[in-house]
Amino acid sequence: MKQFLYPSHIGDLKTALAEAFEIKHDRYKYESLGHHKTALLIFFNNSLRTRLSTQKAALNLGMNVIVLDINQGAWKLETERGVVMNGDKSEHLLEAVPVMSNYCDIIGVRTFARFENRTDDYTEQILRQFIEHSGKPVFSMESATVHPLQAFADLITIEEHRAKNRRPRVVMTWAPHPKALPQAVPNSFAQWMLAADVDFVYTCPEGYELDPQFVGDLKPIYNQKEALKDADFVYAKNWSCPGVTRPQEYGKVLSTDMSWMVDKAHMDLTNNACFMHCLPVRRNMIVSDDVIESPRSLVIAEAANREISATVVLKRMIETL
Ligand code: AN0
Ligand code: CP
Repeated sequence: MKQFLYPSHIGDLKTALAEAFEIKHDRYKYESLGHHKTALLIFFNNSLRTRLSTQKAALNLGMNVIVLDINQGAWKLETERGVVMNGDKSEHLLEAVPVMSNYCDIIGVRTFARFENRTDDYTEQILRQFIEHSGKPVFSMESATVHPLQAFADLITIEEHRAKNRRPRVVMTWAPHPKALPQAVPNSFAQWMLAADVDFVYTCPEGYELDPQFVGDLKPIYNQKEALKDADFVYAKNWSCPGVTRPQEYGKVLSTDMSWMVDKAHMDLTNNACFMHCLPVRRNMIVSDDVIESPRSLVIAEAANREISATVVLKRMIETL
């Protein structure tokens, strides 16, 4: 596997899930595979889970790991070609990427949407430069439009908790948040769920419709309570305006309607659903204390499965070096 952004990059999801459970059962099964191979994990943005779980995954495979926080100790990087670099940025990505690639075999990049230019974000401008100029396999650790390691971990978690005798109904709901957040998590979750063996719908206020690149022709259900009916899994997430139906408002907060927060009354509408969120989560904005603390909450299990999804992805990448 040379790049990892979309479910298509990992191929058949049943096979990927089987590999995930094999690794979960014995996470050191491939501990010699990564001997003398180095993973470089580059962070342009903050992280707790991705940082730790991806390092752990690399260690499971016997790899060496280097972690770089671009904004803490490295030179500030210019990412636009053609600019006169007379500002605060000392180095261009076009030199930095080939330099960094000398020191590693596989590169992971975290680079959030910047909300300055929708086209730049939706063409994955930064991640693409790593893919084009590093000559190494590159995986997204949440980039401008996708968070595939999270979606894969969420799929593993759903597979572990679903009733085996029927397709689960998975409902992703928008929930309020004070700041503008990326669409990467909902884009990937929707894309992976639509590729998986589940029934998937999503619900959001008007203006928050996701890009057809990720949801095809699936339209949201605007009535949240209606959407939650019979849900087996409720996946909460805030995202900012994707700019599909309202291009001028791309990356903006359109609603702070607290009636969308997932609380017990919302969960009572479901089929005794499990609650999911990728974390970090703002309590009593996105979800009430009692729901996130309930025995039906899977948030810690999802985070634990990040080690497993990252181990599968790094393994696949080592195998094609
Ligand atoms: C990020 C987001 O919503 O994309 C990371 C989630 C994994 N969340 C925040 O910035 C709070
Ligand atoms: N869920 C997730 O990716 O968390 P971090 O931002 O802490 O890595």
